Amino acid sequence: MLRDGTFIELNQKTYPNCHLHRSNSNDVARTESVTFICTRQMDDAGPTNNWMAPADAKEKVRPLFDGAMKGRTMYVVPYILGPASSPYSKIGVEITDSAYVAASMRIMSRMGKAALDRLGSSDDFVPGLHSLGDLNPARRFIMHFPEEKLIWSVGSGYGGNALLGKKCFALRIASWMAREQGWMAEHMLILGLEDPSGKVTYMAAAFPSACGKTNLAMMVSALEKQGYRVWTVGDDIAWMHVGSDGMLRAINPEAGFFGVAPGTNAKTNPNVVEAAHRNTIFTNTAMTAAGEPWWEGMDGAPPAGIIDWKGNAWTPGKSPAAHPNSRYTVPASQSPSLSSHWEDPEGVPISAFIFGGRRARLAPLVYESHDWQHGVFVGATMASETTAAATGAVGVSRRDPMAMLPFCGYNMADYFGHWLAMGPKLKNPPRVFHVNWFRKDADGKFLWPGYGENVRVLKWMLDRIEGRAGATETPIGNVPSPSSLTLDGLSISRDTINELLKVDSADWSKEEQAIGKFFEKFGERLPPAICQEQKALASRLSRSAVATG
Ligand code: SAT
Ligand code: MN
Repeated sequence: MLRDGTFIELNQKTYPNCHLHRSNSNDVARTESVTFICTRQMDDAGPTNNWMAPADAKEKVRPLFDGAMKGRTMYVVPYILGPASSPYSKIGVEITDSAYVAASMRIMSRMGKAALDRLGSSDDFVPGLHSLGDLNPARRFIMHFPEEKLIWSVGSGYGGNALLGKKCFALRIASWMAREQGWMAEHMLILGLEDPSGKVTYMAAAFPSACGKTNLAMMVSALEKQGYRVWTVGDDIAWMHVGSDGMLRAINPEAGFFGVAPGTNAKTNPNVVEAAHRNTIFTNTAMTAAGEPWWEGMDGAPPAGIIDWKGNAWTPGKSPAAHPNSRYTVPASQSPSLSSHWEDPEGVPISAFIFGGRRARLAPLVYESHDWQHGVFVGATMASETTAAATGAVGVSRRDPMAMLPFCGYNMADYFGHWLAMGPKLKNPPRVFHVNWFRKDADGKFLWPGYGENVRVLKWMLDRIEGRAGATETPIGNVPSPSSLTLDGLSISRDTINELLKVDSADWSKEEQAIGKFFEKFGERLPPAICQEQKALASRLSRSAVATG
């Protein structure tokens, strides 16, 4: 890769075994418009997925593979998703003509001999065929055949389009398998919150791509002196089964972090800054004259002589030096925050689910749902302002149920039904919360400091789980009572806290109508329990409007 320019060597003194990769400039993010779920029945893919009949999809895409690998090296990449010894792990084999993809899969999964040893003579694996093709966006297709557990991807070398173990298998194909087999494959980080007694409570959180999942999962707690620490189990995907103890048990199918570089620094994610100093692949970041990776939002002023993500000399002030969706690919084992339980074969027990997104105006800092069914409704009605992780306009609000809109491999109405059915199977279903770190004041400034201070919100959740913290009822759920958030050591005014926790019934009534519009597209297939929850919300909102006049 060094010889043919696929990799650029970074400074081997300060960044040993680190390399920079520049992808084609038309190929820098997932492409949802050319991602298809290919089921025999269109309704099984549902209204939120692009659909093609399997036979048509193969006829369309097969010619793009013809001769595509000629003159290239073909890599056969066997990999395990999940800890090598976990009963919940699964095997995939990706065939690819991209050395960069093979090298990235080596970081992101348990790849090679471990996978072949586990597979033995079994044919129980998910095959994935990948070729860069000619990198022409008009001939780019990411095809999923969930009925036969097969993936075809051509024309892209980037991230979730090309590392087929990630979104294609671990979410789209796995979500289909999970419904068939009674478990859950979710777009969630997994973290453990340690309290002063040393007890660790595990939580899983779903936010859309590039909304800070990695930073939250690897957070250095602002309450560390008081004995609260955060341990990382995973930063992007959780596979969860009903354990023999009746708890929901989560494993992280991945072995590395494919995180957004811009904005990463010693304040926002000190653990990953430390981790990504060795054995790391950087993709589409800028580079300094000293051969170190660089991106917007790094500590300190930009040094002179920066080469931008396309390989040109960079002039500050014009366009960004690093692509907004540039990434680091780092082995999980290098994070100082890694939980000692991250490879437990049975997984870690999940006590809370956290949903969230970017909402500049509407959603309070945190609220708690009433029960499992209401919690599923809260997840199903999630929305967020879009980011650079996918191609398309940035900053537009879109509905993104459970942060799975681009990743659910089947009809989302059935997916809500599957969620509803999981609760009663659990002895102790996780409590369900919703957070919004991104609320802004009238001047467009963030109200909450975020990052390490988010532990204060996690602590409130823990206190709720343990029955210690007070809450105030609102039409959408319970927000912290004024004294129940631990705010010592943080300079934030009472007014700002009130602003952060405010639930505006008029705004939420508009939201309730938008939710209704979104649900219409599922027609008859939408589970009745979801409609019930929407009606209940509407009536709580109108009662509160009457009460407040
Ligand atoms: O490009 S990926 O799909 O792997 C990353 C993301 O969108 O979260
Ligand atoms: Mn993701």
